[in-house]
Amino acid sequence: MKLVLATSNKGKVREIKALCEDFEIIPYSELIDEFEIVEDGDDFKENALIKARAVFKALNDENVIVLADDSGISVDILDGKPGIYSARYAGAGATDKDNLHKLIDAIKEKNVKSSSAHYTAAIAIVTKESQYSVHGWMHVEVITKALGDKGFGYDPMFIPLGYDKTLGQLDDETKKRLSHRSKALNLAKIILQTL
Ligand code: ITT
Repeated sequence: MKLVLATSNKGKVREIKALCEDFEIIPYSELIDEFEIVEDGDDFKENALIKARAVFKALNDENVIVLADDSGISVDILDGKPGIYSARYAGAGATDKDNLHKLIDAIKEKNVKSSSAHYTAAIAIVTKESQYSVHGWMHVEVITKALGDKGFGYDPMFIPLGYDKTLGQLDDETKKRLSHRSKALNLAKIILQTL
């Protein structure tokens, strides 16, 4: 089955390809020029649907199935921030490193060395006839240091529950088994098999 991914995030493309080996995955930028999508939903689910619908419309091909991922981190000591604003936490155009260091500084300002947190991934699937959404979560401890360079985004400060290393240090297979994205995609695959 051919699946078009509505994302510009290379880390997501890499992980989704590795998690969906039975599907032909095509980032939408290989079919049309990338364009800006205003993610103005109130939650992860709305933003995932906004991205999937926007790319479905732009492709102008009724036969495609579009899949989008909206994800982010919610830190308990920061009352759930940055949440749906994770990609823009350090401002518009912020890099993954800018966001990571801003989050480390915000946690340090609370005079703690770590906090419980979780990643959320909402996956939306849009076809000509239907629209679906599913979620996955991963609970972690976030630390005020960046360790390791595996994964992407906030991974170097994330220690999954039951582990003593960050997702930046653990191998790809471990993240594949535990991640919010893999849990959401396992549900998405059930839907995809019905289409
Ligand atoms: P698209 O909207 O084009 O998909 P994006 O990077 O803007 O790309 P989001 O709006 O969903 O995607 O923002 C997700 C943010 O959360 C972004 O800063 C990521 O780095 C971070 N994030 C999500 N999942 C992550 C993961 O598995 N590991 C590390 N960081 C993650």
